[in-house]
Amino acid sequence: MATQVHITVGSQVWVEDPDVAWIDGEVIEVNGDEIEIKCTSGKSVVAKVSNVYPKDAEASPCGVDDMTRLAYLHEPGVLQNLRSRYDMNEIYTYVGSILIAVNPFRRLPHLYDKHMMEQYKGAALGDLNPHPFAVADAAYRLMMRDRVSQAILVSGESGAGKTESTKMLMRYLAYMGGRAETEGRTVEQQVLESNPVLEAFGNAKTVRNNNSSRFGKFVEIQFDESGRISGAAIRTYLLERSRVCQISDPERNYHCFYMLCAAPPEDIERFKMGDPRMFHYLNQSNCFELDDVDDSKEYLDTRRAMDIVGISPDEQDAIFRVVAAILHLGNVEFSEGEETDSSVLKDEKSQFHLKTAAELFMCDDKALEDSLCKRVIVTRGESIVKNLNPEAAVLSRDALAKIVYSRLFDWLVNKINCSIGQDPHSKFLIGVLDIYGFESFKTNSFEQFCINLTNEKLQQHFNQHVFKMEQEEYTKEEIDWSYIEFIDNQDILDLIEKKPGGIIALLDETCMLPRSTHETFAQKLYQTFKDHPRFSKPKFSQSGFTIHHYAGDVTYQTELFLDKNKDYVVNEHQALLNASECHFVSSLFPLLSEDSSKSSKFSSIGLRFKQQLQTLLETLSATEPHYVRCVKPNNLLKPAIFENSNVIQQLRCGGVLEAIRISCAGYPTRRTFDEFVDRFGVLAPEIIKESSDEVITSKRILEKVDLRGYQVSEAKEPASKLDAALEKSPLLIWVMAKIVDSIPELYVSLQT
Ligand code: AOV
Ligand code: MG
Repeated sequence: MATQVHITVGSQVWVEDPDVAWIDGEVIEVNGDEIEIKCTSGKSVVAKVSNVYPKDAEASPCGVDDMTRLAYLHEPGVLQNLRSRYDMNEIYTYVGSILIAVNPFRRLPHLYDKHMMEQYKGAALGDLNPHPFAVADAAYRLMMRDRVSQAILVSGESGAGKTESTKMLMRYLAYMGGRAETEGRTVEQQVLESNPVLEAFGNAKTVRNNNSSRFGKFVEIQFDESGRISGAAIRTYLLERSRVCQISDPERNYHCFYMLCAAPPEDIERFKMGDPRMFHYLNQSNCFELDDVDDSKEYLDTRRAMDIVGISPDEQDAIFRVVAAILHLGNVEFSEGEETDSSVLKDEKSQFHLKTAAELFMCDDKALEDSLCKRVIVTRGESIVKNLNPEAAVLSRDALAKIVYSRLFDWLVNKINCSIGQDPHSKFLIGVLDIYGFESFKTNSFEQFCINLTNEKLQQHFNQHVFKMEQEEYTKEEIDWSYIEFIDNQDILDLIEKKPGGIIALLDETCMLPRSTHETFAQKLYQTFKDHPRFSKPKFSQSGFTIHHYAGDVTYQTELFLDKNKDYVVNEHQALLNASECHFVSSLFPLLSEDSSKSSKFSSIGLRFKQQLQTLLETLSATEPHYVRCVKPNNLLKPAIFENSNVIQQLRCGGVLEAIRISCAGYPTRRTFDEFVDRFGVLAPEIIKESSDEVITSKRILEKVDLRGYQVSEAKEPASKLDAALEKSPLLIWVMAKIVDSIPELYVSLQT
């Protein structure tokens, strides 16, 4: 993004700094393309001209609420602006129509109350402070005006505030599309109450977020002709299953487990619960309680929310019985049996937990034990019973726990969708997407791979959209503009999902071959992609691979890729739970047709995920998108701490800097005529005196200072469709190419 700047001694500039990303200072010497800067921190540094950005000395200490209005649209300017706003609790800022939300890590209730919603209703985007309500309002009004579906895409890294922002957007849409004063369970109420239900079963404390969503979510709110909510559909993506059986300190398992442990005494007794510390699936970590969260209250709240979304008390009991059964199942341990490579229940305690689990599942305890310790293998029409050794029995136990939990979660989503109801006559909808952001950890497995694929897809969608909008705007303003270079990540998408030959296809092939291992998978990748510019083999690894994602390099460990990609239910587990006397449990495991029950049949999670994403993107491409980019200002999850480098990295990953880059490649600075005259009139006071017409005055100032590379908009219409919809006054935007950099007088006037 480096631009040629006009730097003289005395100029205020930004220069890169290893600690705080960017630091400001004053130029004290210019020596060819090297300059010396005295930084405000006191130290002096020497830097290349191309690494230095001009600082807008006139910038308001409060910042601007739309960053496209910054005199200089560059990284340090953007950062400084967000930071000074954050310091004043102004957590929302626009970049054009993109809303940036910096997590305050403190409750700001006044920002979201009913009164606030009333204010935003019908206000033009930009008239009030930036806010998710304003984005939702714009989406709603565009939908009503153009009769076109809308989508609001919320993204950001874990803990950045996506789920909170999504809830705000949904609340506003429910407010706009709701039926005031209606009694009982309204559609909009059900839509809102689906959040606590899904959070209870799909969220958990992680190191990054005490309430981390472990699934992706797309909520489609349907509207009728008159703009009232008439139905809704919730789609979820890839719940993290491994968490059910495996957690590491100081994380927690899914919230519902702890809630149940804190249920009222009669429920504790009914569900045979106890202290969370006694359950293996929970006590692998030392964290049982959360600050500011009362699990017993959460239990009651969840039950109440379940009432509202239409889950009957009987169904609720069955659900919690299954949750309890999973915990007891986790406490079943095995030891070597008499025959070699066989296993038996380890001790009385294990027998007790097995019996309890069977009671709760309402299935036969002997059958449960067999399904954990034995496998039936069918060869040439003959079936042989094979014993499992204790390690294999533990894996079998965990597989059962995971499949039950994931079926339970899917059941919840489906139930909520049925009970809210879909409106078959709905003409248009507003979709809200709350999905995991880009992830790069020390060890990255199949989940990160899928998550990052999602982000590549959304990034492509975002780039195309920003690019298109930019171009539309130029066309509207009758500005000549040809944009040639445009970074596209199609090559990464091909690498991952091309059929045949992409990584997912190779993974599926490997999964279907007998005797293949993660090593053979890795070798296949190395061979196939050795010359792919987006792929590399890490130096010291025999089974890892690195993808050069748009947001940075991520190295994936293939160890569990094969396992995690295979979606199958062990036949014994299927048969066991299908035979449960509890209708709810058996309905989670419906009988399979002869064909699909063959154990060799493999279904690929990767492939299904890819198809789900495809469908999502097709839905999105039929909508007018709006973007909310959430930013996490620090990793301590504490208020009032703003870490520059951290934030820059997120703006990069979220494509915010890319969007800025795209707009910088054209005419980055836009001024209305009166703004221009206000600011640059000093360059030609005599012209101001002569004419009161701002258009004429602006043009004459430009002629006088002999500026090049600018264009004056001749359009008489509002700049964009959005502005028009929001009844903004005609903007008569003034478009200039890097204006302040190209004329010394202007530059100097900005510095003084
Ligand atoms: P996420 O959805 O982006 O993470 P959340 O929306 O759960 O993140 O936000 C994390 C936490 O930050 C919340 O639990 C709140 O404590 C706080 N927070 C976020 N936004 C606000 C706000 N506007 N006002 C007050 N507090 C806020 V993840 O689901 O982990 O990717 O997977
Ligand atoms: Mg979330």
